[in-house]
Amino acid sequence: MKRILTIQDISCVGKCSLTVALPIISAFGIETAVLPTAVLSTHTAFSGFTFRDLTDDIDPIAEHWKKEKISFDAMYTGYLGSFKQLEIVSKIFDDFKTDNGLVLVDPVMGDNGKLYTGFTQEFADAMAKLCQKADVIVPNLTEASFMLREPFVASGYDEEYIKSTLKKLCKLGAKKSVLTGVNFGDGKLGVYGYDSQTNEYFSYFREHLPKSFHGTGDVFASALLGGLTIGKNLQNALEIAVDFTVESIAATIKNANHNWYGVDFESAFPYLINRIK
Ligand code: PXL
Repeated sequence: MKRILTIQDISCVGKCSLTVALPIISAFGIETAVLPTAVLSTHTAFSGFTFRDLTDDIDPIAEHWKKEKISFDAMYTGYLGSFKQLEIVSKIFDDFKTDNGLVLVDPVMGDNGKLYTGFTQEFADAMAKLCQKADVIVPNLTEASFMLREPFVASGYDEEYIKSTLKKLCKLGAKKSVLTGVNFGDGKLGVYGYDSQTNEYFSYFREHLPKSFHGTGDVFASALLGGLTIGKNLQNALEIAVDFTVESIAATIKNANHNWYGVDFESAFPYLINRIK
């Protein structure tokens, strides 16, 4: 069985980061090891959340794994909370990277043109450095604009703009870049990818649903890595991940009692399992 390591926070309530990555990657039939970077009572869109930083525990955990000769077929980082964590994670990539191992960095930092609480431009610069070590990065347009130090363009852009942004993202050092939340104003929303090694572009769009929810980036990234790890090519893995995310959002909208803070990806598992079997 393939084994993935995912490094991100536990937001106890909020349907994001580890509470999303663990079930979704497991659903692909992949063993999912976790390295929690912090424990929050909720994600940061709630007010008054608690935050227990686990930075000091990360090195001893990694050292133990080294002694046990534990290895991973892929490593995946999401929300990281401090400069020190970026440094430690960068070292973990070096220490645990194998010849065929895949490193996916989701530079979780913001959305809709704004950084989440606690992040700064300097953090985005440091995250851009971590992206050098990634095989695949999956920023949204907000995260891309901060990492490239370019103005955020909310709408009205064209395909050439997206393609040149993807090339610039790969120049940060990642082999493949995928931009999420791409919208050419035609009622569709999707993702656009670029492989700098083959000079190929990839894209996949679905109908733009009327509501957006927290945590969909984590749902998408987890499903993308699941698909890549079970051997799907980038185009197929993007399609599976987008479709699963859309199914999750549609299930949430259909549930009249849905919460405001995350998507009902759990309701879309039958779809996912059927899709990948
Ligand atoms: O979904 C990304 C995410 C992960 N972890 C924490 C967050 C967020 C988004 O706000 O606050 C703690």
